[in-house]
Amino acid sequence: DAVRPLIAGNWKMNGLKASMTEFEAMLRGAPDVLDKADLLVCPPVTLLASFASKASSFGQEGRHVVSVGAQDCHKNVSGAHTGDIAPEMLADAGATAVIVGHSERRADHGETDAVVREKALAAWRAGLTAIVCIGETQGERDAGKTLDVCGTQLQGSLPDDATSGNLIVAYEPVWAIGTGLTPTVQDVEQVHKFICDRLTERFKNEGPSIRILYGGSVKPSNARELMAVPNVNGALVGGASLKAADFLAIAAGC
Ligand code: G2H
Repeated sequence: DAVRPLIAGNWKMNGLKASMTEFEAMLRGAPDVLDKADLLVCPPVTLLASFASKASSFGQEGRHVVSVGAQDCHKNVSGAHTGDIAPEMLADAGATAVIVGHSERRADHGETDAVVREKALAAWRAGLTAIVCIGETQGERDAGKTLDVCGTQLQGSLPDDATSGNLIVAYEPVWAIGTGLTPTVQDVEQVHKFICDRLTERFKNEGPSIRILYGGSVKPSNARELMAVPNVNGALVGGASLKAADFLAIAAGC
């Protein structure tokens, strides 16, 4: 694979000021794994600015060793949207990327493909890379609908004019999230090949260079096997991204 892998940590609703210690450990360890993969950490928005400014102070030749991202954004620039955060605000706080359409957002906040698409467009407007998540539920998988569901989500959630710079796709089977269960490598290979083909059909030359991350119970013990699957260009890691040692070990497995 010519595409450089990315290991992205999704901290979800975890992390307090004291978590800076763990993030600093990631920054210190990052140079040892940067030959394998790029690193991104998406902390809760309360920690975004402090993490981004800490990451700047560890930068090498003006480049962060660990980039910082957010977990969601609103589609508007500003306005009467209590509790929401505009992508421009995330960029202002130091984010370079934002996750949109995570299955927990889709389930907890009723986010549809159309909403996810608008958020991805809003992320681009602010200069952020959109990490768009898709994936089937257990029921959909049991019914043999995995590729149908992923195809529909891709079609509806991705804006036109995606490039390898502004879009990352994360395939996260919903039943594998936080459960310790992972699909077989054959299953992962089949879905990632399907996604890569769809991206190439739609975005032509850009398609093959758009990163496709696998997410769902990635940990140091299964990372090497999963990252070796064709068309897997890194991982979106939840639970195992909270500890520097685990996060860096996953990157080392690329
Ligand atoms: C999937 C993943 C991170 P975990 O949601 O996005 O979480 O690695 O805890 O399964």
